[in-house]
Amino acid sequence: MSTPDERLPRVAVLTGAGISAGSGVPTFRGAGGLWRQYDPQELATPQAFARDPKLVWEFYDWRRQRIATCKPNPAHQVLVEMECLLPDFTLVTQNVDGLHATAGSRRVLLLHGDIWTLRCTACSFRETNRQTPLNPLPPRCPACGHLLRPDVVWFGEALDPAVFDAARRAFRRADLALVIGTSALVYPAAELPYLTKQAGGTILEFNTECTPLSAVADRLFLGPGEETLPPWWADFRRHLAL
Ligand code: BV8
Ligand code: ZN
Repeated sequence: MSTPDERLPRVAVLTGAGISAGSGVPTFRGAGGLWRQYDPQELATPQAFARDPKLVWEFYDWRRQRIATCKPNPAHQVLVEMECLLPDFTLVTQNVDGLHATAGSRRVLLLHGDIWTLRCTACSFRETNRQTPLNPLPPRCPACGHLLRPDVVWFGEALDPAVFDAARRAFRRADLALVIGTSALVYPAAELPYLTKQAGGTILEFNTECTPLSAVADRLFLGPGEETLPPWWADFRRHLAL
């Protein structure tokens, strides 16, 4: 008689901006771009911040104000239930919107940081707040007076090695990888599901379009994640007798 843990699959999940699209959070590369005439990739860089910290902060403050009105959707809720019922479950997100935590996910690996946390560019000061709008812009450190920056990973910046190593370990040992709402273009995050495949696991992709990952995914559930994930999870739970 196997113990429950052995019977249940080890699951790793990677989410991207698409899982929050159903909540009204604009995606990074979706239609209509994200903000004014700017390509977010041009603003989410240390160079842009050095050149024009006020403009970059207007971009992040605008996103904070947008996200503040958004609620988690059924796709976020499925991942909360999976965390409760599966003993070996790891949620990894590229999103900085905080919606997984708001939905009730307790352990989330934030690969690209958190838009609600500000950190000082010169000292160890950091603060998480839901203040919108921020005033003044750009915000300055109350401890040393230097500029504060969003605690996110910009293009050209390294991910936190401890966070990324934990994510790699989870995908390497996973029997099942769910990849939800990501264009699978941004590295090193995009490499994670391939680790599951290389180790003999299964990849299920949930997206409204094909991505470079679709060629190696075992199945692509085409459609909005908030519509495709709940029925899949209902079937999977029944199959696992959970
Ligand atoms: C690094 C935080 C090295 C900020 C983000 C060439 C030139 C320069 C750099 C590179 C290069 N080639 C490779 C690189 C490296 C670069 C990279 O990968 N660039 C890509 C674009 C080519 N990566 C980096 O720079 C990383 N760092 O490599 O450092 C290093 C090492 C050591 C020491 C020093 C340096 C850092 C990457 C992190 C960048 N920061 N975000 C912020 O958010 O403001 S990444 C940004 O893109 C967002 O976080 C987002 O999460 C991420 C990925 O995008 P997605 O989440 O996939 O969102 P997207 O809009 O693209 O797609 C949405 C998807 O959802 C679509 O597929 C759509 O079809 C789908 N969808 C829509 N609606 C729904 C849906 N799906 C389901 N349901 C729906 N309803
Ligand atoms: Zn400071």
